[in-house]
Amino acid sequence: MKNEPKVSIVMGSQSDLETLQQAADVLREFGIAHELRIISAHRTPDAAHRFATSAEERGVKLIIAGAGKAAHLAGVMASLTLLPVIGVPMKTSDLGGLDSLLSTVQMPGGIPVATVAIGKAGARNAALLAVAILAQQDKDLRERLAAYRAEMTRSVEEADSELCAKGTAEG
Ligand code: RP5
Repeated sequence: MKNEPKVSIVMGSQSDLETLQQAADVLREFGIAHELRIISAHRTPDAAHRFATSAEERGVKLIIAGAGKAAHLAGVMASLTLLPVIGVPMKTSDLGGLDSLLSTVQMPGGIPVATVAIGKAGARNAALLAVAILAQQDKDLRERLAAYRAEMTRSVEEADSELCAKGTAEG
């Protein structure tokens, strides 16, 4: 995006990109300038430090951090900035993402990470949570979020009407 990113989406590995792309897609839908970066708490710790400590002065308002397995990225980001950090636990091949979930959500008291669901649903929700936070200072964005919710409600009601019209009564 040409604009200064308001939301940074950072991930521990290129293998996380397919999942975190969901967050980027939601932010694009809402017209929120964002950036995607691959930075690892374990493999590139110096870059992680530089990134987190400079994010606020670059105009970033919020960080979404996705990582898997012994997932420290969101916690490390949160420890190095006063910006809110939303953690997205990656689904993993060994433990299904429970490993990522517990290592992201179980922050000791003092340094919070707002942790969402495992995998792609979590990535989408991380972006929607970012939208809700930014919407507190942006009336237009709040209206777009309300319209998004209304559309979701409408599509469920439509699916329900179609199901009822088919006649689902049994026996
Ligand atoms: C974490 O290790 C990454 O966030 C990724 O989810 C996981 C596995 O990384 P790769 O071995 O696929 O690069 O740091």
